[in-house]
Amino acid sequence: MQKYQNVVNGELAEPVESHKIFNPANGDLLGLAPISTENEVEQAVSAARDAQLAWARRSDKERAEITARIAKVLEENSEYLANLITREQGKPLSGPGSRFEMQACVGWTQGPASLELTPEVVYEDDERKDTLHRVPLGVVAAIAPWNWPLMIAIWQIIPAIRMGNTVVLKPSEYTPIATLEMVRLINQVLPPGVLNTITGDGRIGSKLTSHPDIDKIMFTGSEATGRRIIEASTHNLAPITLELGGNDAAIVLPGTNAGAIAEGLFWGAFLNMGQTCACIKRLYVHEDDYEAVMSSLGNIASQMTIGDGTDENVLIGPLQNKMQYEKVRELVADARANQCDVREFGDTPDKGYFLPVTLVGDINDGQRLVDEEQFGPALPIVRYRDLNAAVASANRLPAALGASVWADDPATAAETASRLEAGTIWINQHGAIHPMVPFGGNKASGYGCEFGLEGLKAVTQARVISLKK
Ligand code: TXE
Repeated sequence: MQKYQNVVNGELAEPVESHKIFNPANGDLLGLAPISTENEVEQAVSAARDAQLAWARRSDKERAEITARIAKVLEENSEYLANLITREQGKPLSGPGSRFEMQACVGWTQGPASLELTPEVVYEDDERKDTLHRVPLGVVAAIAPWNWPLMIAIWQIIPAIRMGNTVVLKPSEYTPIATLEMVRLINQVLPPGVLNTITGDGRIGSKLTSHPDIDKIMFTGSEATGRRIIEASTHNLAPITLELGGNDAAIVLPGTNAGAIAEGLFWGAFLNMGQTCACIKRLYVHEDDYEAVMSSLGNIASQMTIGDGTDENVLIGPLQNKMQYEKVRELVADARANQCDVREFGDTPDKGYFLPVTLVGDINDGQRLVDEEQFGPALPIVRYRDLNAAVASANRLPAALGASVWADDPATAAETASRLEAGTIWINQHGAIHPMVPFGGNKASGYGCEFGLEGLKAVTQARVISLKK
């Protein structure tokens, strides 16, 4: 059986303990993933610490070149890694699945490689000149989730490395294997110690985030864990980038052509079987357009093939793990018990964590499927009569990662967009993130920005050189 290993100080570490990783599509054993000991956390942090100064002293140009080489490594190995992602995480190879995830890994590596944070003269007069420099923070702890395991790890590690930090990455205990393989490959072009991994669950994660030698924490995951990480950071005062998922609302303005927007709405909600932080998780539709939107979405849903994502025809895979599978089933059962209109599409295989594509109508604010983050393929569609009430509905929950407005006329949509509370408000698209465009949550969806120049700033600290003339 294939055994996967952590990388510490540029070398593969022989695991003391391991656990089995299974394919969520069929229950097949995929391989053994290591579980780090506390001592191994120490080793990884100290390898990162030892490597950091020399890495930071390299020229900015050199780090940009090495980052560009990482993009090449990802590109060359993308088919191998995409196959591993599909077998470990579940998302299909085809469509917006694991090949798409690998393209994103390449794009989000090329982005930071092409950007530069130049020193900024913030004040100058006859007597003084003050220049703000952006210097690395030191050792970054990166804690990644299981939904887009490689892409989100790349979001965390690449800006950090690009700016002269070193990293200890902990993938989710549900999806460590493909990430460990990616890190092993990336290490071929990095000096030892710049990018290290540890593995295990939250107990090992908290050893890392509370470690006194950590200078920055990058976290994507649940709100509850986010709060624990804030507490852990009292041990090291590390600044944190927190991306805590969302419960994104989409509003379809009255009179919008349902057929024209249906595909965008569908993938906005069902990307990665809904297991995406910025997916549409609540859809608000004017009562006059409700049936048209329902049936347009139903038409698309009925064309989806659900199954093992290694089959090129499959566009909808299993949920990643039992916890998530049970959670979505429970929320749909609650909607059914409350007489909602539950419409299910697609044949699901007998084995694996498969759920049908599910549209849930006749549902209202206050019901669990609307108010709780389902993180799965069940979309509640809420009717509204008054647009102001729909805006109030969209803004009423603490989660505020993304939102979207859909309309035939984007100018009309812009006015509604300006009243929505979220880190990003999309118009006629949803979840359309880009390596050059800052992304982050408002309210309970977290704080700090990723991507673009803002993302690079977030893994640096300001240092002012103040000159007396
Ligand atoms: O998340 P956790 P889980 C949401 C989604 C899902 C729920 C729970 O609704 O149903 O969160 O998922 C590590 N110190 N999202 O349990 O626990 C953990 O090992 C340090 C939305 O998987 O937040 C993993 O690596 N680390 C989200 C990572 O945190 C700790 C993506 C995320 O796990 C830790 C995933 C601790 N005390 C789930 N406890 C999004 N924003 O997209 C756990 N971890």
